[in-house]
Amino acid sequence: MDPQVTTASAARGQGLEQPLTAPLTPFVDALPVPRRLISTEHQGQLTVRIQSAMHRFHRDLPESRIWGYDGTVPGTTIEAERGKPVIVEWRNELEDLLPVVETVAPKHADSDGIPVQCLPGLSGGIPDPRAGALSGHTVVHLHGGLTPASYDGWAENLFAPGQPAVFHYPMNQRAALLWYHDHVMGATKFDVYAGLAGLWIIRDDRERQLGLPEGPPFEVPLLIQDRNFNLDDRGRLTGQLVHKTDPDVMEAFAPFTVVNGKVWPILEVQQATYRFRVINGSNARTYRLVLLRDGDAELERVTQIGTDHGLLPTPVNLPSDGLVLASAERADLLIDFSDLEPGSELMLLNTASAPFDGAAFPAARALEAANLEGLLPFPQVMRFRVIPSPAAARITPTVLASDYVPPPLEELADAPRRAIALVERELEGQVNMLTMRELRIVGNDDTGPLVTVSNGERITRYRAVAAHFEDVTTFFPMLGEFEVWQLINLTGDTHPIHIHLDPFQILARHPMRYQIPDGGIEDLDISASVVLGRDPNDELSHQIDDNERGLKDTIRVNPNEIVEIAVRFTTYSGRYMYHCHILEHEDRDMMRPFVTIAPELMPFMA
Ligand SMILES: [Cu+2]
Repeated sequence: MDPQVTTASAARGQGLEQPLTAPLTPFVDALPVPRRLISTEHQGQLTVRIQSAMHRFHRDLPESRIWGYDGTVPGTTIEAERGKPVIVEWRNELEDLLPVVETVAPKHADSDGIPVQCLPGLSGGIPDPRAGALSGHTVVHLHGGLTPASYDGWAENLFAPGQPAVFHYPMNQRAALLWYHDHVMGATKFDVYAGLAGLWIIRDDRERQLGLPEGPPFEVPLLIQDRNFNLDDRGRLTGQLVHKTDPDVMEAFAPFTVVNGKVWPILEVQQATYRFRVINGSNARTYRLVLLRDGDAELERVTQIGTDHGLLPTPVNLPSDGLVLASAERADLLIDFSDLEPGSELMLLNTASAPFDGAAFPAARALEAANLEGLLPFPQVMRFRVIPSPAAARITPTVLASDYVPPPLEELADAPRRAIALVERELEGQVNMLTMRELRIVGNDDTGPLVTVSNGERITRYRAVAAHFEDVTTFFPMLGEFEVWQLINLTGDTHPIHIHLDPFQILARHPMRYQIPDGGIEDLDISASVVLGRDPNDELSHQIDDNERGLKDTIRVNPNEIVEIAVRFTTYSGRYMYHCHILEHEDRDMMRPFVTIAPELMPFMA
């Protein structure tokens, strides 16, 4: 088959029209399901080999060199039981150099005005020799894991090729979809892009009581990522992974959507209800997923039952525009195909342009989502095709989780409060620097560079006391105590902020407007005036979606808003990290440490 077939013609059944010709035929590769490793079948003792290997991302692509857990993309899915510890020997067998070509294209758009990140190849960029020289130093973080600090994957404690690493995971936590991935300081964006990501599912009795599908065929994980590939001198795709940025956009937004390691795959489904464990594992791209049949959005066919840390209290409908998932966010979905004729086809589509800033896009217009300026040349994600099958009962749980409630307001009234400003600093001739400025309240006599937050008559004055990862640690939360963290977004983009260790709950999204004077952003200091209340020109809703009212470990902080969360660290004392989960931000330098401390040790802290 001619690989140059256009996406428009291949998707005609869906009425999808594209401004660009897709260089790969969509919906020809079957959706792969990653190999499962059931921990209890191995007495909780697992070995995962971190290997260089070859992987085919699409039928019409040559094989790509990758780094993968057990040599696969995605890695093996590890399945654990709540309360049964898992010990993993992470065996680093990476023997070759980074299998990703890193480049900064010299211009944002090509001579036809097409942004280069919508196109394959290097777009005139040269391969960065420093990235090409990266050897296989790695460290594994289990995202969402309640893990002792020694095994949490501190970004500076790396395992060299050949060096043993045995990590203990207690698994004293509720059922949820987690994922494990590389977390190397400054190079996570390359290592995850190279393939170092895998899923990790925790099971428990509550989910089994509800009769939710477990394992194939009716439970299917969907790891969604974007990837780009190089071109040879005749303009043909080579399969070589390319991480490309440009002078205007510091994040890599790749044109091809990959699900479980295949570009635009297809899944044959029976006439039944399926459970999809969806996770955005992209470096930077946010997706807003819409399910279409015959060109029409059918969001009511989808019920969300879980989020980052497992089941929601009750099932919820998707937001009316579609399911938004920023990097590292998860959704546990039930999709009902039981009423559909064999041969019916549905398409999952992404309507979020990039970089994502929270802007709305109606689901009814999903077919018009292709947007070159928004670095979204090909909105399609995957296709479902219904096949004949025995009639299956529909699953309709009405009550899900009963083991948590919103944090009690009286406990929060006296809780320690921490304020963090998200700040982008433009640098001449260099990639911008993003930081999380930890703020400390100062008195009226402090005349230095200040962040003031005005809420009506009340003005709180802050001073930045830490910005970069290596600055002094200022957060020492006490185990067992609720804290309220405020994330103040002083940038134009949405940042998914991830806190390691325990999950948290969102309390509020406060609309606000702010001003930063010229020269107000220095290396550590920042001057800004923040005023609570919506700017008249602000079109974002700033609402909390129903699917965000669960236990989260990653929360989107949109422009012009302050997100307030309640977090309580419970079990483990130690040094952990919190960071933006846009990997290009995390690597430059949107990550900070915090240290959890048992209360009885607090009096001895100097
Ligand atoms: Cu960010």
